[in-house]
Amino acid sequence: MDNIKPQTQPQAQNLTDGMHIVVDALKKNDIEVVYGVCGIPVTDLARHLQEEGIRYIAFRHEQSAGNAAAITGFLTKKPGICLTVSAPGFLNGLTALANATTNGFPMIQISGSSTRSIIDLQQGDYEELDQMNIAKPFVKASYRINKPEDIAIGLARAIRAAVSGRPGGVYLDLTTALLSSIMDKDEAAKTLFKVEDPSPKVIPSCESVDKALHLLSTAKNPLIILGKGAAYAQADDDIKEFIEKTGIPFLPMSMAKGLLPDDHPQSAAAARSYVLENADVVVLLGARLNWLLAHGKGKHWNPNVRFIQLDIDPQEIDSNRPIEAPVVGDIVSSMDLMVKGLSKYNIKPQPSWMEGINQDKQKNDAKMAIKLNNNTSPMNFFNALKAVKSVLEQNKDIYLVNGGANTLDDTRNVVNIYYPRHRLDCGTWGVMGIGMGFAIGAAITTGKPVVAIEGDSAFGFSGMEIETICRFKLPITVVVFNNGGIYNGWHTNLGGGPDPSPTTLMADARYDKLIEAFGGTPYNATTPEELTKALSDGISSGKPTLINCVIDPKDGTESGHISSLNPKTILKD
Ligand code: ADP
Ligand code: TZD
Ligand code: MG
Repeated sequence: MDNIKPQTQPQAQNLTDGMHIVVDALKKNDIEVVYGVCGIPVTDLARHLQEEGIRYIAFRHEQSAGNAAAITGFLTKKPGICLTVSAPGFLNGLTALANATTNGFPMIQISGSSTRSIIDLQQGDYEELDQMNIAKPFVKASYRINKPEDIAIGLARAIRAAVSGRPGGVYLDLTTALLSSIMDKDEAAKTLFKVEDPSPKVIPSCESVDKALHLLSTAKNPLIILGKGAAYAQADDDIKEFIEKTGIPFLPMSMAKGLLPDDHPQSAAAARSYVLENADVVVLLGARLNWLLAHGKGKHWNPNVRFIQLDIDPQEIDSNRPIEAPVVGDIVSSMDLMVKGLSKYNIKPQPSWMEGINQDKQKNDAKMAIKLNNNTSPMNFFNALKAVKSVLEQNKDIYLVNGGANTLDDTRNVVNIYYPRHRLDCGTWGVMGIGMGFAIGAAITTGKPVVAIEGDSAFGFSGMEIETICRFKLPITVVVFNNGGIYNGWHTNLGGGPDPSPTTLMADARYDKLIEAFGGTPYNATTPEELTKALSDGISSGKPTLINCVIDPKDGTESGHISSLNPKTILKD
């Protein structure tokens, strides 16, 4: 079976077909990896990708393949590619594509689709679905290619839509008829081209930069909020220079952690509430005023705060609050001008601002130290995270993937990140299921070791990809924080029946046994010492590892740090 030849091999030397042209067009645009799940009508396409030297990473579920593609996009500023089969495969990938759009990750989902004439008359084709139209609300653009001579142009449109402006998801539909269509090889070669400058600079006006710097010079308590747009832009040096030259404290949103190291003296992460309540001018640097920042209003914010916002998307400005000084441009260009303009302005936070922040940080750090040092048996989130933190301090260049509720929120607060784009998580939607896809995408893209800290529920959404991790022998260590449930494992069935409660999972489950089935390394950690050893051994082995980390089922708050978003019910404890 191994030597099976793709059936679509063109018969004559001077002919090619749709599949080969797709592969050639991807190669021409330096696409190095495609993530997907095979089946009709894209199986041979995947074989041809491998034949032509593009890595094809075969997954167990399209959503994880899509998540791998999305995170590749975030890490590289090039569209990550996910390949799916028609209808159900397409829909399985669509959640990842929508998540990419929501988070601003450039990604293209390429899907095979069945016969247009049958779909359009709803005559019941194999895997019939009007995919291109269904994708539209979830993406920046949705295209279908119908003719082989349009493949290169179709891909170019998809690439441009994915990476220009605010990046996002793009859907590209390839019909069965297109994939098997025949074309003269020389004519096909003439259609191929590499997209020129797919993500053109967006240079902000000098006036907008001056206005922003002027407003900042009037501030006593300025604050810079770093968002994942800033992390994505890769303007790392200019951002660091701006922050250090001005002495303004910064607050990183979760995927912007590491843009400057978390132990930087100007980090206000441990004084989050204090800085939001007291900042008088806030610079939003590739960050949106969405729910994660309480929409910029309410009790969390200083009512008199004034905003500067640097964003590539003009429609983002004034989305929730009036923005006094918008700087619309790409962050590389904007930060270049902001740094250059610094010499014209006297920007200096008042000394009491940083002093107040430091006092608040010390107070919160002391509270945190008590939680981290409080040993319990079984482990709780914090003493387990103390072990994780100590190991990751020895492995500062690790890529950290993180999903769950308490597992997400507590890990974000405890574990420091030291390098840009090294923390990859549930992002804007708070979506479960990114875990294994992000871990695989990060390992494939960077070639570096990855640690995934996953709640037991979060892990379950993509757990079968453990086989993919083992098959590709990836240096990924997965730690399952097993507290026996969604948020915790102590609830009972309110009806008194024998069924477990809606949030209960199996607290005595041995997730480590899963990886044994595929030849990876299992650990069961019941103490911080065992966890420390398992995690450091897993990382240094460079081999697929899964640690079942036993956490007290009584530990864990409903919805982690966002309990207040739950609708009120009289049934609550
Ligand atoms: P966070 O959740 O970290 O606050 P968001 O995803 O909410 O981040 O916001 C990121 C913002 O960054 C988006 O509004 C997006 O338009 C913007 N952005 C993304 N890439 C760039 C870029 N290269 N230059 C400028 N802004 C960008
Ligand atoms: N489905 C999807 C796709 N996304 C979601 N966010 C949810 C369901 C709801 N949900 C959360 O918001 S967190 C979570 C779910 C199911 C899992 C929390 O349990 P966990 O983490 O075991 O992963 P903790 O540490 O027990 O809190
Ligand atoms: Mg849990």
